Parts: sequence; C-alpha cells; structure tokens
Amino acid sequence: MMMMHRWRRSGDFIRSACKSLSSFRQKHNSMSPSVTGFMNRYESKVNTFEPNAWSHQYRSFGSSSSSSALKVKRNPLFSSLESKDVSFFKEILGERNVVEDEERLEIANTDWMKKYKGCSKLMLLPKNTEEVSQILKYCDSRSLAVVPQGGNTGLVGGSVPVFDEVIINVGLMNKVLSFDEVSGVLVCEAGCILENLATFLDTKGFVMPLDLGAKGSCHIGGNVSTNAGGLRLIRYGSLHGTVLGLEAVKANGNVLDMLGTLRKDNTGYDLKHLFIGSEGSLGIVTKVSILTQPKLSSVNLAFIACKDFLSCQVLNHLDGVRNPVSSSENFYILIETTGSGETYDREKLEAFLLKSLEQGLVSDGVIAQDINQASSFWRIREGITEALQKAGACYKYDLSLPVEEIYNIVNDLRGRLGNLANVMGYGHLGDGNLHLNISAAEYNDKLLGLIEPYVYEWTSKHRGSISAEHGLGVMKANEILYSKSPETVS
Ligand code: 2HG
Ligand code: ZN
Repeated sequence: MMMMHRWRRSGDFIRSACKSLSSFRQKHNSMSPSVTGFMNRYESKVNTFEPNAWSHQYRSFGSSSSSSALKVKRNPLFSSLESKDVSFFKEILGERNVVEDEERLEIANTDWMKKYKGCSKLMLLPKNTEEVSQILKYCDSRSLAVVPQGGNTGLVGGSVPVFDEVIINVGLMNKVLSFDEVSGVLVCEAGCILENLATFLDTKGFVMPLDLGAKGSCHIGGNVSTNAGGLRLIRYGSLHGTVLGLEAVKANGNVLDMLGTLRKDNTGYDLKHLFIGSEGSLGIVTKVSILTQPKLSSVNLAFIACKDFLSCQVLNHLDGVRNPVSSSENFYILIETTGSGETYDREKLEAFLLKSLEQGLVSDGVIAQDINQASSFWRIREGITEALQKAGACYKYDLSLPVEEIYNIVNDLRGRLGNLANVMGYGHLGDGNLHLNISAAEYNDKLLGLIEPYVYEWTSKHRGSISAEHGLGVMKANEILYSKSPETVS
C-alpha cells in the first residue's frame, strides 16, 4: 500500500502542490472532508424516549458502519417538522429551493461512503447569507434541528443528518466575490467548489493553498468547517494559517462578520479560528477569505518505491491505473516539488533520488516526464479511497501520529486482525497523517470489536490525534477524549 516509511528528510523534499500539474488530475466524486457538520442535533446516553417517533429515535452506527458501536438518541427537545414550517421556508426561499423530493432527499441523506444515513424530509437551498440567517432564526424559534451540508464528500458522517434534521445545503452560494491580484486574497461564498476556485485562480496565475482528491465536489465552506488538510498542507500550511477571515451564521440567526482580508490583526480574540474545524457545531460558514499563492512555473513529480512491508493492492481496483515503477514494492512515495527554476529544481530532485538509491533507501523510482504521466501518478494517490470503497467494507481511521510511529500501528493491527481483514496505511507522510484503512468483505461486530477502541487507545498512548484532517463527525464525536483532555472538552 501507499505507505511512506523512514523518510528522513520529509520536510525538505516533499512538496505537494502546483496548479499546472494538479489541474490535470482527474476529477472524481470521492473522499475527504468537505462538509460542515452538526449542530447539537443529537445527544448520547439519554434514556428518554418518544414512542410516536421511535423509528428515528435511535441510530446505531455499529455493524453497519465504520464506527464504534455508537448509539445515539435523538434529542427529545427538538421538535418535528410540520407543514407550517415548510410553508414558511417556501415563502422566504421560493418553492424551488425547498426540496421535498424523495430522490433528492435520498441522496442528501446519505454520505459518500453510504455508511451514514439520515431520514430528513427537507433540504433547503439558501442563495445568500440573509436567507441562511432567516432559516436558522426560524429553526431556532421552532427548535428544529439542522445539519449544514456542502458537497457531501466527508468521511466521518458529519455532512448528513443523523435523524430528521433539516438539511441546509449551501451549494447555491457559489460566487467568487473578489480577488486581489496583488495580495492574492480571494473572497468567496461557502458553496464554491474547490476545483472551480482552483480553475478561476489558474487564470490569474495563482493556486489554492488547499487541494484534495474530492476537489471536484467539495465546497470551500465545508473545507473550512472541517479544517480539511489535503495534499498541499506541507507546502502551504493549514487553513488556520491561510484563511484570513470568514463570515458565519450562528444557530440563532446572528451573522458574525469576521471576513477580514488582513494578514495581521491583533485586536483581541481571533474568533474565526473557532469556526475552522468546528464542523458546523458553532454555526454555518457562509463566506471565506483565503490567502492564495502565486503559481510556480516548475513542477516535478516523482513516484518512488521503497523496500519492506506488504504490497500495494490498491492498484487492482482502479481502472486504467498501472504501477509506474517496474518493480513491485511494498511502499510507495509520491513527491511533488514546486519552484521557479526548472533545470535547477529537476536536477535537485534527481540528485536526491540518486543519493537515496545509493543509500538503499529507495529501490526504484520515476520522475513524471509530462503532464499525462503526472496526472496518472496523482490518480493513483487520489484514487485510493475510491479503490478501497470498491473492494468491500472499509473501516477508516484518520490519525495524526509522530512520523516515526506511523507504520507501527499498521503492523500491530495486522498482527491483531490476522486474516480477518487487510490493514492498509497511507496518507500524508510529511504531515504525520496516517489513513489507516481496514478492508474486509463485510462489516461485522467481531472485527469492529478488535479495532475499536484499540486504535483510539493506541493513538492516545502515542499522544496522537484520532482525527488528523477528516473531523469527528458522528463517527468520532464521542471519542474526543482520546485526543483532548476533559477540561478542554467541558
Ligand atoms: C486522502 O488523503 C483522503 O486521500 C481520504 O484524506 C483518506 O480515504 C481515506 O481514508
Ligand atoms: Zn488525506
């Protein structure tokens, strides 16, 4: 599997990014965090029960999903949707943007992996902040639970209803509001698709500091709400650094204008940071101001094979994908460097690879010769999630760990699970982010019992995080204490 092992100088040489290559990467509707999350819409460990609505009172994410046997119960304080509510929404949004159609709701209720499914009867499509505010104000007054939704590409059940929450999808809020070609600051609405922003910036000679496999579907608002990491984090840093401002609407409908475009502003608390990664729990992000980077002219991409460990099975599940290196190894690394001196950059990468070969760190490797090759390399990396999805049931964990520990958990788990499942590790080596994926023919409780809480305990013991970049969602909301102290959570 794609796993990077003992990369000794990751910071120097792993540089993901650069528009001129990445824009050719193939689109697909998969993976990675995109969408916002949940607003107090469930509570756990509550014993009260409303008999007239029992069908969506309890949701179990046990054997049918990747998560622990998390049982959540609908918060009885929330009311149920009535026809008067639908009429109100039609008045403010117009008939078209109030969706009751079963087929469309089926899609909006189901997450990309088809593991999490709500039973919402209503999806609202606001066109601007004012409409979001009116919706939330009304829902607050009626105690109607809501779930914000963007591209619905999240992997932790954060973008779909758990029960019957009203879905607020920001997809119609998709305008670029301004772009400053001197500072590189882009201001846009939350529903802009990441790839569309990248395409827009390309025409201006800039790149987004964020790139994900799900770029063709995910929204910038969802990216910000989940603090999506992606493929360029080591190059440009996290959204906590690149997002300069945002606008958000709180659950009571109040609009918080934090949409600054300044690089420096020390006037008190920087509230926007609370919203970055809050997964919709504090409000709905409606606008974002983000610092973009000038496009660099020289891009080099190397696909490297390393010795040790089990072989890369993912290639078998992706159409039209072949192993770019002739030898079949167990570890593969994709390195993208960007700079402005084409010859110098290339020579530097080649020298590095040569030295690594001589030292026995690398057993084989190729440097992409053109855009098509580069695109096919990226297709392999970005297609892993999709390939695993096709391979059957997949338990997913998104861990942050000290880099030197990343592979140990893969090995430990292989020993623990034996032939019950295939344990695969891949991710973002330079970020210390492991995507631990456990693939099996089907979901079953015995397997889940062996994986959880073992994986969480292991991570906690090594002072890691149980969510590096995908968020908590409904999958891990109750596991937060493995990563945060009780004092910080309460
Ligand atoms: C990636 O890096 C995404 O490809 C998805 O974050 C990871 O599917 C996964 O586990
Ligand atoms: Zn990732």
